[in-house]
Amino acid sequence: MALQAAYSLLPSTISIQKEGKFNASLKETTFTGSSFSNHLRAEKISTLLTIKRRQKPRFSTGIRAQTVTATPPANEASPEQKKTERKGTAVITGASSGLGLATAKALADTGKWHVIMACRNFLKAEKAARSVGMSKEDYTVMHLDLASLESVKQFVENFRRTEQPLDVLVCNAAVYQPTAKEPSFTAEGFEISVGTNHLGHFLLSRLLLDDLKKSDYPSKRMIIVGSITGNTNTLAGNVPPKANLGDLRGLASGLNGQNSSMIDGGEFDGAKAYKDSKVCNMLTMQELHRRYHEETGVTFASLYPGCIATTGLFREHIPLFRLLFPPFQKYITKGYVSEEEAGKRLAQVVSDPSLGKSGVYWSWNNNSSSFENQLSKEASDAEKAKKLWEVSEKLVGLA
Ligand code: NDP
Ligand code: PMR
Repeated sequence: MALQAAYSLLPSTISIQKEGKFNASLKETTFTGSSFSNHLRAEKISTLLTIKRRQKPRFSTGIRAQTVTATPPANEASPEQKKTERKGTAVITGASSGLGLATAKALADTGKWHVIMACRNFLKAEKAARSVGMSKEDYTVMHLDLASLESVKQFVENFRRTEQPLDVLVCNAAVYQPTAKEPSFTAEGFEISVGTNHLGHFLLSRLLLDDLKKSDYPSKRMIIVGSITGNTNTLAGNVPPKANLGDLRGLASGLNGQNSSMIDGGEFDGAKAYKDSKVCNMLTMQELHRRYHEETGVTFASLYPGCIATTGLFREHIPLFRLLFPPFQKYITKGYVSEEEAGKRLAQVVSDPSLGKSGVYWSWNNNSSSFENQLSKEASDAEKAKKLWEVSEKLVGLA
């Protein structure tokens, strides 16, 4: 009864016929403020890290070396040490909760990774890391607000000052505003879901690609978290409002609410904006792969980690939804996955040698084995990916 009531708030319903048609997809289980204080913090972190490095080089024998490429980072260890193994450094955006935190924890637990928690709320991220038992030497919290392109650039500068290598970048942070009646906007005036989830990450990934290229780590990876709900070749992706970027006219006109705040130029819809942003994430990953994989050796990947129905992503949804969504996903769709399990999945995409193929959208079966999943027609449209790339470049000031 109550479940029915919650879902009666849905814009429309799914037909039995559709459910039958997309039945196969059911198997697919599936940090505040910046500038001054942040600058000081970054300086302090940088100094601390420099001192720490002098005392104890950040190389250990924990990781099996595969291949070693050139361009070692400055002030690092001797050539012999480089050929052995060191801890990997992974930047994870939005690691203060949910999937990002669980992934940071899973990586830290291996003893083979140092995680840079790139978060908009410094204190929240620190507390979160401590609450899951991460030990201090396994992580660094650095400020990043993806809803500000200036903050993205500042983050990249601050990261470079730490003189750590960059081995893996995980674009994980996201906002979801399903109940918003009016759009809200990022610092530069882009609708906030696409502005944060796509444009912020687009600039970050483009800037940090140079740093990834310099890494001598055996397997360098860039991962952008996607989702089933952006893929209209699945049942979940057919729950209205459906993702659709159209001809990108809204994005091209600035996504600033003057013409439209939606990529396709339509009326604002917070849930659709999120799903559209996920399509952008998946298209961006493939375009990165096409443009840079061969030249750089970087592995580009996306994934759907499963339905992590308990995370903060649904904080703006109505209370009844938040109550019923986890049992609905656990017992009805069977798409539910715990934060811990989802974190292990993403950690696999970060570090498992068997998931080193580039250009893949990973998903997991009910028995938690990974497979290369099919993206929807729109989410795999190479021409749209190219156009999205070019329009996004202009919006973030790269072109
Ligand atoms: P959470 O809300 O728990 O985590 C989102 C993270 O993003 C938080 O750490 C949040 O920070 C951060 N964030 C939000 N806005 C910004 C910003 N402007 N700058 C920097 N960080 C920001 O949600 P999930 O863990 O569920 O989501 C993580 C990823 O997983 C997302 O990409 C989502 O699309 C994807 N995903 C989630 C699914 C699910 O079922 N939950 C399913 C499929 C994909 P803060 O803590 O300060 O709010
Ligand atoms: Mg969905 C196989 C069925 C399946 C799966 C795996 C998901 C995942 N969902 C499924 C089915 C359905 N959902 C059905 C049949 C309904 C209608 C009753 C339904 C509804 C629904 C809502 C209202 N589902 C949702 C919402 C949200 O607000 C979530 C969302 O779309 O956020 C963008 C959501 C989700 N369902 C999922 C997943 C993973 C989500 C979280 C979205 C994401 O991160 O992409």
